[in-house]
Amino acid sequence: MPDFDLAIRGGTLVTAADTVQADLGIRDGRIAAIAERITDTARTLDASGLLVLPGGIDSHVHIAQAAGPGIVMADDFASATRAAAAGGNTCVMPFALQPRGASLREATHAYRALAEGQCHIDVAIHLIVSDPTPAVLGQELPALIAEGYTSFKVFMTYDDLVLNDRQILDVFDVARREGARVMVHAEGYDTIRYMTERLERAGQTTPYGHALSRPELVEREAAHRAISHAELVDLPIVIVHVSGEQAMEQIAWARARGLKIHAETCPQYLTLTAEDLKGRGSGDPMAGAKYVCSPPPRDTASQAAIWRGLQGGVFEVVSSDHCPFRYDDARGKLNPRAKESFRYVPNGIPGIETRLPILFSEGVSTGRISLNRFVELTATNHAKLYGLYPRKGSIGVGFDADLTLWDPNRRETITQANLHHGADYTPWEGFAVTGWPVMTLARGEIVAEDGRVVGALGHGRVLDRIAQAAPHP
Ligand code: DUC
Ligand code: ZN
Ligand code: ZN
Repeated sequence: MPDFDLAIRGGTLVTAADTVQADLGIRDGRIAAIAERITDTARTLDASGLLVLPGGIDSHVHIAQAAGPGIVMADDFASATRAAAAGGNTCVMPFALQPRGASLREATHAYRALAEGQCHIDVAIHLIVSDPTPAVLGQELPALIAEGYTSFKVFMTYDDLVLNDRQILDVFDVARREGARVMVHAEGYDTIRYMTERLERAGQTTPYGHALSRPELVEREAAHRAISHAELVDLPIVIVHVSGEQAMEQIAWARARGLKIHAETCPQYLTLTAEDLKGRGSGDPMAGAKYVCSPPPRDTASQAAIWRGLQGGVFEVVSSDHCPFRYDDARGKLNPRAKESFRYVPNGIPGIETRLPILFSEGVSTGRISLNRFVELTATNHAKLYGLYPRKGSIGVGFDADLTLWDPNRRETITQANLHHGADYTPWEGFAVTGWPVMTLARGEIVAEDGRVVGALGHGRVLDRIAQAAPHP
């Protein structure tokens, strides 16, 4: 009997630390050997000329999440994980959302049931806490963290999700005690409401108004408030989907004070601007709805600032914040009320399949970031932040054989016709990239090959994680 089920031979292995020429031996879905040459194997994949990367981990995606009356998210677990696999990912992390007035535990278990058996790649589930009642804080949340749901998101905006400052402090307190990781959506509820009402009164109701209603200071103020709460409770937090320099300055300021503030950004803040919300030369202002996400994309100066943050270390992770709605659909972006005001356009854009090619092309192919930094930003740090390391996130003996074979020279043009998500558009239609995932292996099985998803539905598992004790003050 051969030593290995599969050998990947002749490729260039890349981790966050090293780039080496070596063969990989895979046994029982895990990496069992790294050597100059591996021969005693049942099957061989020739990776000459290709990079062998840890499979992408996208730690911030929304799948089959409730999105308000009459609105439906465009992806279920099957379509989202299919698209993720085609885009070079081997693990994604969606959110189980607690509806106000409902049990967090019931919502989480119902959400997990949607995922079981319906995934092409592994998923690990975060929670969204929208109603921190005494029962949630005292029993449900600690029990769920102990069960393996060790991270959750809180929102500082949205009518149905916003927590006030006291609630945020109480939730942070539970996270600190139970060893959970908290992600913060940092945009201020009242400032957005104030701006939205003024814009509507002035007749600025098209999707572009969304960008005007959330200027950068909205994000900066909330980031500062979240950081202050985190300092008081002595809790490391992750500020997610950072869009511009003002929030970055808050994060840098906090770190200079010795606080553990982590930061995430997304491809939309590197490649889109608020101008896109005007409809991109289509002549139809409603076409701007395709780019409505929160925080909104800013301007080219902000894009440059985000690149500096990726080069200099402000950001530890790049996620997609995949939050897909169909555009031409009464239950999506163009729902009946969307014309009334931008406030009724669902917030979010699809990006689960395009995150890696866009960051590789704009980052690595242009020389802005190194290959190793790319791996760190797209896989390793996600695993470390959210308790999946050292099971996932790197290439080493004992890690899951979650791998992406990457052609660094392949040129492609992103187009909806070739994508696998449930949305009917991509914000990056016509975007040219250099560098492309040509094969994705999840726990040693080929799940996607050259744009085709070949893995079985149900190969992906729902992963549990172990809480990480917070350091003492
Ligand atoms: N926040 C997200 O993280 N995703 C989509 C919408 C939002 O506001
Ligand atoms: Zn958010
Ligand atoms: Zn999100």
